[in-house]
Amino acid sequence: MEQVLQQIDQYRKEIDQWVIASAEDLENYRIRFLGTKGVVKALFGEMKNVPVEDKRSFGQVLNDFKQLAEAKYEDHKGLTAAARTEGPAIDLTLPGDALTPGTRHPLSLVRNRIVSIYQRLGFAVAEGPEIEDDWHNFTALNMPENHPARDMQDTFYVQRNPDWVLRTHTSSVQARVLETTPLPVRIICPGRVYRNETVSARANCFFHQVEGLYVDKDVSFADLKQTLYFFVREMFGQHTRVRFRPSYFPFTEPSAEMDISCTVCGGQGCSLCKHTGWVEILGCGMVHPQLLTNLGIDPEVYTGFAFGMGVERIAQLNYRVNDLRLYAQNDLRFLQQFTSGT
Ligand code: 2NL
Repeated sequence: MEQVLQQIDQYRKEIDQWVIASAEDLENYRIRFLGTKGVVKALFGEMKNVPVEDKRSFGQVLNDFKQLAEAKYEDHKGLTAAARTEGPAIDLTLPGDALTPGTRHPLSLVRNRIVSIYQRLGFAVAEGPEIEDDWHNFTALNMPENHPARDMQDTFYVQRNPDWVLRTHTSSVQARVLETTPLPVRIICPGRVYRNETVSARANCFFHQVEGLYVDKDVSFADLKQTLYFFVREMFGQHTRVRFRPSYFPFTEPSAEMDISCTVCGGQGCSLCKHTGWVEILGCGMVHPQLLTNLGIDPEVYTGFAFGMGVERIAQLNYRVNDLRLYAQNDLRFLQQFTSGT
């Protein structure tokens, strides 16, 4: 026993002094200590000669030794692999890999332009959750259960809780702000919204909206028209004309849809405007008194206007993308075509 322990000490020194400077050195080391006829294997063979009462402590010594032998091997494996490639492993004088800056998503570009125009008019940006409760998405907005308008905005319900829906418009954010913020309120709400639609080139099950809301004393339809007129001229050019057509939304009364003179033909008639000279860009109206009442605001004291537009629709006037689904497919060949600004 004593003899074997001395022998092991010798081997430790040998390992310590063994120089590994090449793949060949490493292989010789492996054969001497770790191979099937190597030192470690042979030492384990000694176990059978050790008296029973010493087996435990001898086993410990053997394991420590085996670990030492293996550690040196592992330490040098990487080094010799690098040495085989001749010269230093990495050339520190090479220039780094170029990082190509990304491009902003086309819908972000359009949304940012819309948002910054309204910010200049004093509108603040408000955001809220995409998973909404029934109250903020429908009921508070004058669309109680069984209201026929709910049909037009069929949405996705959350199975775990039937009170939760994917929001169908960002009006739900506006409802939240009206509940919690002292008046006057002047906000725009950009964000993703969901509708239960059959997906095609012209419809997707989600899209992006910017909605606006202004509630104060003495807000009039004239204020709405001028606000939207300012927006249109900033967004599409100073010569753009607008027209309002009566419409219906459950949360506004009266309601209107706004058209602008066609940005492609200037009103002469072309394929974009289907030869009418006009293209529809948003819906708007005066906030319904029932909605104000629902949110604890006295409609005899306060009035407001609201509007909503689809970002994809506005983007379409600039980019003429022929399949809406491209916006959500993350194909770089599509995305890299939009490189401008902010
Ligand atoms: C559209 C039309 C619209 C609104 C959204 C709104 C929000 C509140 C109160 C009243 Cl909190 N109205 N939003 C009003 C009219 C139209 O959106 O076509 N959007 C894509």
